[in-house]
Amino acid sequence: MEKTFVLVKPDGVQRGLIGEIISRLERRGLKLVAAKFMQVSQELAETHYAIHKGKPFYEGLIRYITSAPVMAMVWEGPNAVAAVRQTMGATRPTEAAPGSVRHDFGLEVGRNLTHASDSVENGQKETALWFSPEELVTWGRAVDEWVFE
Ligand code: IDP
Ligand code: MG
Repeated sequence: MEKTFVLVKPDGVQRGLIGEIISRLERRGLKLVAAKFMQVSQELAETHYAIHKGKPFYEGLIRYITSAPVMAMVWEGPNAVAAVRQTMGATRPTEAAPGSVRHDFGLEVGRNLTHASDSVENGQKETALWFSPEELVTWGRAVDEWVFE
C-alpha cells in the first residue's frame, strides 16, 4: 500500500491544528502508520529541504521549520500521495481549493501549515529520513475492507 510522509509544521502546532489535520486524514480513510512530535534540528531541516537550497525563500523556510515543534507522520492508503496533497491544498493558500487545509486555515505561502510528499519516491525517501524502520507500525484496521476496495 502506498505511503506518504506528512508534517504539521510549527504554525499548525502553535495554532492547535494537529488534531484538526489528523482528523481530516483519518476521516478520509487514510491509515496512520507512524507519528512523532519533535523539534527539527538544523541538519534535518537542511536535508529535508535540500531541493530548495539557493531559492530566495530557503533561509526563511529553514528558520520556519525549526522555529517550534512539528508533528511528523506517515500515512498509508491507495494513492496516499495524491490524496494527502489534495487534502492539504496547493502550496499557496490563496490558490488552495476551498475545503483544503491550506485554504481553510492559511493565507501565506510561508505559513502554509503542512508538508506532504509530492511523489511516491519522495514519500519513501522522506519516510526513511524522518523515521527508523521500527517506528513504522504495520497494523490491520477493522474498517479497512470498507475503505480499501
Ligand atoms: P509544497 O510544500 O506544497 O510541496 P514546495 O514548492 O515544495 O511546496 O515548497 C516547500 C515549502 O517552502 C512550502 O510549503 C512553503 O512553506 C515554502 N515556500 C515555497 N515557496 C515559497 C515562497 O515563495 N515564499 C515563502 N515560502 C515558500
Ligand atoms: Mg514540496
